Amino acid sequence: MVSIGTLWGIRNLTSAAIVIALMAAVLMVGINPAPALADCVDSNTGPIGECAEAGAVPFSAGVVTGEQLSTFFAAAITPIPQPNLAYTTGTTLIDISGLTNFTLHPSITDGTQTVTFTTTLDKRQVPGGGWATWDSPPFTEGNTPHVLFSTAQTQDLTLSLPSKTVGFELEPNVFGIFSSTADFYSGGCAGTLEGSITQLVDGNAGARLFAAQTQAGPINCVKITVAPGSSGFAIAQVRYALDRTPPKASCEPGTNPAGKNDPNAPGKGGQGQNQDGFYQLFGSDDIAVASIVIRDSGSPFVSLPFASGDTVKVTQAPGATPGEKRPGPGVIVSHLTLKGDAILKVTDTSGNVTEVKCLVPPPPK
Ligand SMILES: [Ca+2]
Repeated sequence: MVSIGTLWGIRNLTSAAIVIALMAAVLMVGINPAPALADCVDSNTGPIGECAEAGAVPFSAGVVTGEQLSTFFAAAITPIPQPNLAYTTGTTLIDISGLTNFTLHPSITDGTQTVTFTTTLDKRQVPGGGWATWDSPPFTEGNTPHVLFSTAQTQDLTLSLPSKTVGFELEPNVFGIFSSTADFYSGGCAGTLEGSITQLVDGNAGARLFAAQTQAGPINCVKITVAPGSSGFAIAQVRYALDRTPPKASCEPGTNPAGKNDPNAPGKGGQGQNQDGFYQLFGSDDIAVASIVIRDSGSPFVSLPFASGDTVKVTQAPGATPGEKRPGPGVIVSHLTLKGDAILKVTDTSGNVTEVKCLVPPPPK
């Protein structure tokens, strides 16, 4: 995590330098000294170019070895650099080992989550099932994975269930170094870009993990882009984790309209938590809160949304028409009139709901 923080810092301070470094590295691939057979490259799916027909020995386009350059644009995601135990035990693998090699698939599923691709992907396996190389732990989960081969340079992965963590391993087809990017979106592929991971990945046994946990909206689209010249790429070990942790919700005795603390009604006690009806509303979540509202246990009324920390006044009046008046007096955001009890309802970005009562007694007769 320290290294990620450092990388973020570097990005913030010298993002232009990193972009230039990336472009230079990509350019190096492009200006690789001409091989003996200029129209031929080696790849995970076999020689590509004229040498394939001639039966000549292909060359490797790789020019960079060793340390891979990674950049993270990550205001709202936490990148996961390697498939460690916390990652593999905290996520669910979509197992593709049952798919026949050299068959095309528009999507994969584990019966819960379905991941749909822009175009059909070709099932292969390392090393003898139509894909030659991968990498080994700690960079990847294993070195003989079942993979899905995309001949396109870009591919959208659309998830049927928005998730807090999404990840996969990726390797370019041609034996060379290619800038590869995964953009993580919430709200669909035309929704909000929550963050990106870019790595220089070697097609010759240099597969890398592209995985992230969101700190904002749940991820339901990942756009993959691999630099031109890679003749496609393969992905493996597609994993996800749903947000199943409900949000926290609480009603605390709030301030009166003048902003003073916790007024007490005459003859307080007994019937409600807070006789005066002044409440401060709190909602939080491990990922993100989608909405905070008050609903009426005695009618269908639901308030407009609140922010965590807002102060409200609740009046319970069984004969009244439920509603709210905004703003309320002083610091009060809303004065709510309800037939029944006030129910604080907090919903997270994955749809998990927590409700708590903010009890007040009916006014004295
Ligand atoms: Ca949650």
